[in-house]
Amino acid sequence: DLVSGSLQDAERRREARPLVEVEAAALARPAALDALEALAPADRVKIIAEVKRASPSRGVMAEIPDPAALAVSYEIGGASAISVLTEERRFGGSLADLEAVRESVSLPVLRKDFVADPYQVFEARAAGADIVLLIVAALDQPDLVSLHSLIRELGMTALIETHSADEVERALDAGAALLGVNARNLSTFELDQDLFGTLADSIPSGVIRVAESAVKSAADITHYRNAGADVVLVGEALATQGDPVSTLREFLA
Ligand code: IGP
Repeated sequence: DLVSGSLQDAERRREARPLVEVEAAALARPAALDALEALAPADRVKIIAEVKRASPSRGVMAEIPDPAALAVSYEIGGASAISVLTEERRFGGSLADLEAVRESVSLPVLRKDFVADPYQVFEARAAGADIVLLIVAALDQPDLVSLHSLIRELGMTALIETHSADEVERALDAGAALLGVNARNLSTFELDQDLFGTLADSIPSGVIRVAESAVKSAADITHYRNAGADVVLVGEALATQGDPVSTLREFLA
């Protein structure tokens, strides 16, 4: 499955670069950017724009020869943070993509991967990430809690992703400050754009509400906003666009 693939790849990297080295590199980085401030609820919806080359459900969807240039377009278009897929097998991403993006934008950068081991959290910080995705469905509660603590100890923010009422409760129990509802079921890949609205009321104010996936048009952004989203995370619709700056501006208009 998706998690074990990511973990095996992390094991392989660990053989080349042991934890002590990655830890030192993580601690040597300038402080992480404050994602809770960048994504704080405002009178306008905010967008996390994703660098996404491929996915298990769509296959290769976008040639992205220069992820840094794409991220710069996202910043110019008005994104509030950049998500970078670093999963290699199914999403065609890498930590090199994240580092390239980090060097070219001044927005918070999210490591989007199946993170289940502390090593991956140190790697994220070492590559310059400010935000790390934690998927509730992929973690037992003790791991969710301890990974979240580590992310905060390193000065970063966790985006805790859910797909059901039970998972929202677990995310809140784990202290989520930035809580995502993914419209896509990661086992069946089915989309439910109304799930966010169903779960939004159970997310207390003070927690930033992020609607993830299934945005094709500005109308979908409005749909999520009307359902209570502070932030919308958009991948495919931006990454496959010839003109991401204009698309983002339309989405934010
Ligand atoms: C973006 P979309 O439908 O705009 O391309 O979706 C993002 O939400 C999606 O990439 C995603 C994801 C994930 C990918 C959400 N959660 C977890 C990998 C792992």
